[in-house]
Amino acid sequence: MVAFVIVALLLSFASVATVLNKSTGTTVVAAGASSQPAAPGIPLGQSPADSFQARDPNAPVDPQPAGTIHKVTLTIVEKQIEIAPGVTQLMWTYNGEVPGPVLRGKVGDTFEVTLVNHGTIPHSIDFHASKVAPNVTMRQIEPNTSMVYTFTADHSGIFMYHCGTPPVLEHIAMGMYGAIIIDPPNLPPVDHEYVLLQSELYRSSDPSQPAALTKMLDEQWDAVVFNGYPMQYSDRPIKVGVNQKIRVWVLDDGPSENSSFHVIGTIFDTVYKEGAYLLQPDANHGGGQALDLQPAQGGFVEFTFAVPGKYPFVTHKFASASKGAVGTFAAS
Ligand SMILES: [Cu+2]
Repeated sequence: MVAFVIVALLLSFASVATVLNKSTGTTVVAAGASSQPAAPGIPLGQSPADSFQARDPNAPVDPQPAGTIHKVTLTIVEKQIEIAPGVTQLMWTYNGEVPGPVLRGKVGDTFEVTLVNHGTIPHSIDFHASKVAPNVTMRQIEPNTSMVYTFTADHSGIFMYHCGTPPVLEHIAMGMYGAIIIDPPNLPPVDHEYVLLQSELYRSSDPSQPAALTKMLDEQWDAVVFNGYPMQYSDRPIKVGVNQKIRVWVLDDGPSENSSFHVIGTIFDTVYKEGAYLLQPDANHGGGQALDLQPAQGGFVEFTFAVPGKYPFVTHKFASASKGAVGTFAAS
């Protein structure tokens, strides 16, 4: 049995290595008719500059009691940002970053979100954690105007938020998405808690212009990423301790690709998906291997690492892992 597990692990690592080697220099361009010249694709397998700082994967902490009113301002900014090593292009953002900031609260909390549009076209926001009238609260706002979106969180989970301005596909693909975590009651503390948002990147043929909508409609993404940037946690591994309890919240922000979140070299002892526990430790010793998510679904998994080592995490849809949706936990 032990030998089998070792062989299986080696095969898993070999798979990742093969995928990463194959992906070096990969370019994926739009198929089908397009009014724009073919975009150059996103080269994978290159390291970012030494000055590159990976997006902080730590989940935000909410130390306040249930019933808190969270006042948040999200400012819409259309700007060029680095989306991959050597690739900078226009993105539409909340607060200048893709994904937008991760918000967190508890069941019973109220969120007063001031949305400010500093973009050049109408934008909006849709919180999946809210029950509101879309035509009222999720309405578009014109450039240089603002609105307040208020809701009380009655349900727990990790929920997507995104711009709902048509074409929604384009506004999400251009970067207007994020996550809000509403803790289930009595969520136990862990040693490390992270958030990984999976999404696709679509490269533009002109870095000052949006990527072609035809690419988005044809699902011709150039990269699939965690927290907005391909392979950033392969280049900047997430450091953890052996036998420490780790919780990872995962949300598939799409707009179109699914996710099968898997950590190579361990087994999930807890799986929470779409507001419910699918697995918790008990006498059956059940184990989970992947958290399956369609776009706009999310949850968390919990696990430990038994021995020191480097543990890749992937979407086990390896076509997407090979396009950037991989990272590494370094356990010591
Ligand atoms: Cu928008």
